[in-house]
Amino acid sequence: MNVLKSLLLAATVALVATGASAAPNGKFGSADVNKDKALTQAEACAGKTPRICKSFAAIDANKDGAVTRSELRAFKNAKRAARSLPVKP
Ligand SMILES: [Ca+2]
Ligand SMILES: [Ca+2]
Repeated sequence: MNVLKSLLLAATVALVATGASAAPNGKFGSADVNKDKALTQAEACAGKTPRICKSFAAIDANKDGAVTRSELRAFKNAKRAARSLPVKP
């Protein structure tokens, strides 16, 4: 669990560092080249969604190689939840 926690923390730090908050649907939509409502790693890393690219494996909760909007939302919510929890050593 510590690995997951530090992964989440690292992702959070990375996201905060880029200064981006919620990825607007427009970005998700324009990165979704084939319009299947999911981003493959190639789509996510094509330049429009660098945050998703960076945290792709963590966001892709069901490990099917694609990030959906709901996975992205769940990832963001998990981050928010993680931030309100006390940090354990
Ligand atoms: Ca796609
Ligand atoms: Ca997925």
